[in-house]
Amino acid sequence: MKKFPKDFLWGTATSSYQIEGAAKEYGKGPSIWDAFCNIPGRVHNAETGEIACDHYHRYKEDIQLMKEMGVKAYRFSIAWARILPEGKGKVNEEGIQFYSDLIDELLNADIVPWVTLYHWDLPLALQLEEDGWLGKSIIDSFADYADLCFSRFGDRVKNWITLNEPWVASILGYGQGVFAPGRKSNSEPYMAAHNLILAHAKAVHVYRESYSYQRGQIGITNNCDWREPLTNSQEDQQAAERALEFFLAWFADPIYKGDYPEVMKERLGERLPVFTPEEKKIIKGTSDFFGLNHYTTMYAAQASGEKKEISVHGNGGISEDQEVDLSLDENWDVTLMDWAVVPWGCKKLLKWIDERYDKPNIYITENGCAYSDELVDGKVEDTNRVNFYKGYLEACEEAISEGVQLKGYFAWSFMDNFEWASGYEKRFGLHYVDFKTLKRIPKKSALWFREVTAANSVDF
Ligand code: PNW
Repeated sequence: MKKFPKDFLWGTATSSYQIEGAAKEYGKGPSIWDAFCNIPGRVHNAETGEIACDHYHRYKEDIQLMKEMGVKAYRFSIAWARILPEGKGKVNEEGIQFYSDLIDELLNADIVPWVTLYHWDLPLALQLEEDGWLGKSIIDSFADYADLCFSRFGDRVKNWITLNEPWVASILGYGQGVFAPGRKSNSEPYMAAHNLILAHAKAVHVYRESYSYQRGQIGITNNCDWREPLTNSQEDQQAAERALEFFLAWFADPIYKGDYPEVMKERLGERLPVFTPEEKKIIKGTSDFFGLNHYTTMYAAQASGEKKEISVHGNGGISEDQEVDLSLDENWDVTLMDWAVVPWGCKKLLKWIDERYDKPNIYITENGCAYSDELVDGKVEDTNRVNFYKGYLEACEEAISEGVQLKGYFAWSFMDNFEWASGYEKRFGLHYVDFKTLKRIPKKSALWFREVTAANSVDF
């Protein structure tokens, strides 16, 4: 039985497009995900987020379920196009009211809101008219949107996350083209990432300069898998380190150290945009905490040179930039996403972050697993998910006891939802959603999570 620190923050997470529905209602403008879902072949079974979990109409019931789970915090995202239908300019007050009511309902339930400003649902107008994250004007548009959120919600919201997983937005959205806006390129990911970082930094400056009286904290959430050297050869060890630098340090180094990792500059040459000395200063120090989404682990080896198939969890179609071959151990269990369950990888990653970024306060803002859960006699016996959480929480506890400043953990996800290009088949939720009736049913894992939050400990 392992106790967690007394103020450890237990939470659960979702994102707007994956759960809200009401995609064309109440004044919301279209986002790049509304558009992407309508292109044939892009999303499993041609599914969309048009209705999703209908959270827009059922948020009160959802908050009640969260309360029953005993979570102290709830991480959700704001749909930019719901409050600014064209991405900028005219404000949709109905959208503001929705989030305002949601926040009030959470506070009434004693649940602390953690709000993500951007979880990939860019207003379509900004994509079509300003080239999305490839255009420079997005930096000011994002800062203005953030300003609007701080001014309307900041009296009650004290925990802000600017961007969710800029790596995914860049690599899957602009490299592999499997996520909106569906572009395939080996240079655009680096340009998009550059503007994402600058937009993040600008929003943080707006918050610190105009809203410090609100006394909140603001940061960014990056995602990273662990990369374990395939062998203990020096080459493979370097390959694993390089893979982590291309994955996480790409975003975290500018924010914690002021610039991209050397290895990326060396290997990418002109494809990697350059920060001016002024920009470096503006970016450095713009995260009050280290937000981390972590799902899996792969082996990394020096590339053999043979052309390999690119997996979604691979290098993102730009593997030649890294010269790393990724693989799985045949003994590892995998989830429905084909992501391997390797708790010790989580611990190693936490320690890597702790060392490289000088002991930041870390919040795991997502961790979880997809399985093909089935409802049998009104119950979902997702023992595999309980075991997943046990394993990863044990790894977290070990990291904490070895000095890592891990302050909180948000389970992904509160309920089954629209899993992007994979549609509704991949169920990540602690609550089962029957997508025909939209009824929510706590899975065994939700009941288990309740015991964990109540005891502040896990029985490993
Ligand atoms: C994250 N990858 O997405 C997102 O933040 C969530 O919205 C999503 O539902 C969850 O993880 C599960 O997928 C990711 O390919 C998507 O490495 C893809 C990757 C990583 C994270």
